[in-house]
Amino acid sequence: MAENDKKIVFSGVQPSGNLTIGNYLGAIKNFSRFSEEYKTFYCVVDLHAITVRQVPAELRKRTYETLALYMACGLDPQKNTLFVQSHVPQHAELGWILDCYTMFGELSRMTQFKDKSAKNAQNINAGLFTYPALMAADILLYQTDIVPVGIDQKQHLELARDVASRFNLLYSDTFKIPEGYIPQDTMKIMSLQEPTAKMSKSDPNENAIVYILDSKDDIMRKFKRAVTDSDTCVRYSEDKPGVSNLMTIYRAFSGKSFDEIEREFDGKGYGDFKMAVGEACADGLKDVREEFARLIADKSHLEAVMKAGAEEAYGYARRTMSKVRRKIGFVN
Ligand code: AQP
Repeated sequence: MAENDKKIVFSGVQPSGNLTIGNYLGAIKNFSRFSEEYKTFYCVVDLHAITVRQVPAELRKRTYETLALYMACGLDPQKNTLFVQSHVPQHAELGWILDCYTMFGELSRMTQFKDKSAKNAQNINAGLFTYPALMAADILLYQTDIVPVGIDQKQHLELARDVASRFNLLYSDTFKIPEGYIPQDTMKIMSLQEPTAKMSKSDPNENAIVYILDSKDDIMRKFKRAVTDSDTCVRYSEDKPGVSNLMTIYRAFSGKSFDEIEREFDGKGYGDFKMAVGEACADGLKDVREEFARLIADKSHLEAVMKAGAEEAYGYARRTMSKVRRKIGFVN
């Protein structure tokens, strides 16, 4: 298919911490399935990351690492546009414009804002509040058809669709209305210590999170300590959130169904089950870890990838922005 006829996919990950198996299973692992048939833009969203205070040297390091992880997870820069959000200034420009088409009431209803402001009571800044308008800009700049994300981003995606429709209604068709792609089997990986809460890279409890780059020893230790319940039966059920979460992770890495998993551990204790989950997870991430180690050692290659990606993204973003500026009435 000609490059121009391809549908467009956009997604991003914040370089706000070491990436978790939630980021991997809910988002990044699915990105490469679009590489052949779609025009794909995968962004390291550093502008979003500063809505929570970051240590500058850490932010810089994690920006490189997130890009290297994209590649280690199978995203070939020849087939996917990989870039850093702040390298394409139209994200901030359209973000501001869409702020003016997004309602205070809409932003006030966003659960991520409520959660993050509860966690960062010392720094409830305006950027944290308007985060979804910037996310809408990220998506709409590329005339995106499909946005692969975990279910926690569904509310933001719906807001992006609403803002796009509002703008289109006011000024005639300007933005494509995007659809989400939410993987049904891994849409929300939960904390290993508090299995009713999402696994988040910024969780201060390290035992709650498995990082993509954790060593096998760390992975095994974390699964060994994972919270289950007072029962002994490996069964998928709403009233067994810890065990169900471990089964979801095991299914994703082993390819086994829930029925097969239940049969495999019938009559065995949670100890054996947790070890099997740890083994499957460590094995599933081994190649990613090795590839990451190779890629992160070559900073100049990563810089060349981000530069080429930004140039490509800039061309697309500029086209949308000139349309937006004209429709709003800005003088060129
Ligand atoms: N636990 C999860 N299960 C499934 N998907 C998840 N995602 C994040 N956590 C899970 C998906 O990963 C993508 C990138 O997320 P992000 O870095 O942009 O921000 P986030 O959703 O806020 O992720 P974190 O890990 O919770 O980061 P912090 O702690 O910095 O806020 C998104 O597609 C997300 O759905």
